[in-house]
Amino acid sequence: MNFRRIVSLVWTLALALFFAACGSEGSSADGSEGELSTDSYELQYSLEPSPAQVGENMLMLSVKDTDGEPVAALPIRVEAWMEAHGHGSEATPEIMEMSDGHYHVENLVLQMPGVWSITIELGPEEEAEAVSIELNVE
Ligand SMILES: [Cu+2]
Repeated sequence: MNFRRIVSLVWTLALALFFAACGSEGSSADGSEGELSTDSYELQYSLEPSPAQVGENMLMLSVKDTDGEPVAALPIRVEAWMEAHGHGSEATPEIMEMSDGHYHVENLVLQMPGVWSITIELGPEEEAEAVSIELNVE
């Protein structure tokens, strides 16, 4: 096997791994809106703009309990992570409650194109329930 052939094989493998890792958990094709649930919460989310862009984005969250009642005053933490490069966002997201159970995550900065994973932790830290959203930012 010559060197060129090995290089070509490595590329084929790398591409196969890349596509295998690219799943979307959102209900829309680009992952920019959807519904997720944990043991205690039902979460609806959408992004603005949609699909997400390089730079600043806003994530809107609507949180209900398993009885369908809005969950007010819930501690929420959001972290953006780019697994392919091993780095996070260059900014810190700010979470604001706009009305009972309706939260805006502002200053969600995705500073480069690629696949980002947005982890949302719901509830006090010691009993947090986490979900994550995969976004392919172009
Ligand atoms: Cu990166």
